[in-house]
Amino acid sequence: TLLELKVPFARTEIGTFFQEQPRIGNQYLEDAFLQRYLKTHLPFQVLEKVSLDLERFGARVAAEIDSLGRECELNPPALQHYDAWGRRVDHIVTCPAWKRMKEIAAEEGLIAEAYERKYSIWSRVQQVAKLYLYAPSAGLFTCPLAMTDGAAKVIESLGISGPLAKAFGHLTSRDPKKFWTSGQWMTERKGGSDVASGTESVAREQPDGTYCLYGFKWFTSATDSDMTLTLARIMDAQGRVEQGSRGLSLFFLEVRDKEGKLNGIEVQRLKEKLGTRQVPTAELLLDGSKAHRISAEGRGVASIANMLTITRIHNVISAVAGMRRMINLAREYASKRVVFGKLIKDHPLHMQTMARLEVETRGAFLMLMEIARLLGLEETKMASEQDLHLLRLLTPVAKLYTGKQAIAVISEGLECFGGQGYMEDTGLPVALRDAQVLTIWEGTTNILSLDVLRSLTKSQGQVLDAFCSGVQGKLELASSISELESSVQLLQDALHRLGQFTQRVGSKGAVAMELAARDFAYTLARIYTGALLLEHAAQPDATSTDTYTAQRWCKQDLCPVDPEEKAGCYDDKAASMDTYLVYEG
Ligand code: UCC
Ligand code: FAD
Repeated sequence: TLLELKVPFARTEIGTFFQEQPRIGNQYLEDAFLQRYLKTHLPFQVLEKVSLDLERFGARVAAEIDSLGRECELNPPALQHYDAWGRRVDHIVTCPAWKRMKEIAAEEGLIAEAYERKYSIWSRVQQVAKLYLYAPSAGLFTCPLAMTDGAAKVIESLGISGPLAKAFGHLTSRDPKKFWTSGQWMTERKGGSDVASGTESVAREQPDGTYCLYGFKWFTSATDSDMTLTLARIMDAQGRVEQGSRGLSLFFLEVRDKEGKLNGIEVQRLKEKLGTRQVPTAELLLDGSKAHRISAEGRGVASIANMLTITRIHNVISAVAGMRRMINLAREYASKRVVFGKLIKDHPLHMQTMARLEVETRGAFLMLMEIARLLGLEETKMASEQDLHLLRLLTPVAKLYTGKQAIAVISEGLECFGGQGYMEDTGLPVALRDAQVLTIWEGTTNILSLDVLRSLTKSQGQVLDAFCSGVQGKLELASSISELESSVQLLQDALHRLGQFTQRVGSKGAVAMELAARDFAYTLARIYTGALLLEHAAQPDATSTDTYTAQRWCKQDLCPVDPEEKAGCYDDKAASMDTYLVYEG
């Protein structure tokens, strides 16, 4: 009878099928491309040590760090303005997992290893590879680490002496009790891109040569940090300051004194953010904060540029690592989820979708490693003039390009999980929310496109020459391999069109170049990444997937900048029509 029939869903039964969830394994062992890169580039003795460490760390990420990162997301920081007795304390309360992240970062030497230089020119490659395994599990502790690395770099470049010697020791310590993190307080209400006009903070010199800072910092991330670097204008005895970039100097300050009291700082509020919720980002009033000037007067922007370089490289690490993690999870899922009678991985259209993501990610990965390699050369004084030019140029190019790639790849990656990709309790959507910031902080896409132009103008063409010969050098090996020939040709054509563009549009002046800046930066990114993929595919250890990746990359539009200016996108008329189009009605 109907009553005796066993139905799968009833008041006490919720069905028998439960989808197995995707899990992360050892991210080093699962990343054949990373392993191949290291094998190709690192000297054997270095490779042995580095790969052992990465394998051990890869296991620690999966077993310990990943769940701490998730806890940081679930227990975001809070601001306690007053203590129980009504005293203003402005205490930023962070969860135990966030504090544990700081200890782990020290134990693992995530900053220290870049400054110990145990592996000489390869120390940065090693550090970056480790951070790449770590970033998607780190609960955004990568944010304070990026700024810590940037601050250490600034101090090293200015000279490790005076109050900075103590700070440098803390920033690069492996001892969790000694390890400090740093902030980077640049943005004020009037401007985060236009720092030169936006900075209203002032500094008053004290009789002992230190300064007191007064101002309002509109975005300060990881505000629980121990110290910060920040910009302000020195006020003379008459209360006058110099406006513009040349009025800005760089200051170092400790956030709290020995008793733990804030150094003339009021925390106005914590920001309510789309993502990066694990990190406290505060608005701060500086009301007499004691600080040391660490740049020459008026050299604030130029001096903090070293920090920008490092934090922008960390941005690239997060972008590439975020893409890799999403793909790894999606491919794991595709081998568990059955639809239309077979695993998703057996549906060719799904595999095509994922292969496209894989090509983007491999290209971005090689760009990241190239920059790490160049930085390692620079820091051990082994860099040629060409290496230095390339490092200057490729840093903004990679930051702006991989930021955009990360959003697109991670968004598509979420779709690979169907509806589950949209569910917060899977822990997946956080990746997209956190990726969205990668194109905003540390310079927006347009600001970095203009920075690319700045690097060209400042070097009077040498940076562009370095780019072209860098690309040609990478193509040498690939040109003699028949399977890669047509891809090399496509890349050569793109390089030729880029040359035509710089001659034609470059001579039209600043407005045309400004309008072309984004397309131009994308062109540099696509051509250089193509060259890296071809170089990689031409190595003796390369596999058929390396060849296929390079071929796929080179089939896209490698030169989005319009060499003939046929569409007239970059002239004055286009500029006024763009405005008309946007504001019509
Ligand atoms: O967003 C932030 C923190 C977020 C949290 C941490 C994230 C960590 C990474 C992710 C991991 C998960 S902190 C705020 C970041 N803010 C920015 O990025 C500012 C964006 N705006 C710019 O980048 C602008 O281009 C400015 C502010 C740098 C432009 O300033 P000016 O004053 O208009 O620029 P000038 O006058 O052209 O440059 C002044 C000097 C020049 O040197 P000299 O005087 O010797 O000719 C420039 O060549 O600074 C030099 N300079 C540079 N040098 C400017 N930019 C650079 C550069 N990128 N590299 C080397
Ligand atoms: P604006 O400069 O007002 O830019 C608005 C738009 O105008 C952007 O699209 C920009 O690309 C465009 N634009 C501006 N100038 C030009 C131009 N010349 N040509 C073409 N387009 C242009 N800052 C810190 O100093 N420290 C921090 O710790 C910090 N943490 C942050 C954390 C988060 C989560 C976020 C979102 C931001 C953080 N920032 C921090 C601030 C960040 O660096 C700035 O928001 C960013 O640099 C942009 O500045 P802005 O917000 O003033 O935008």
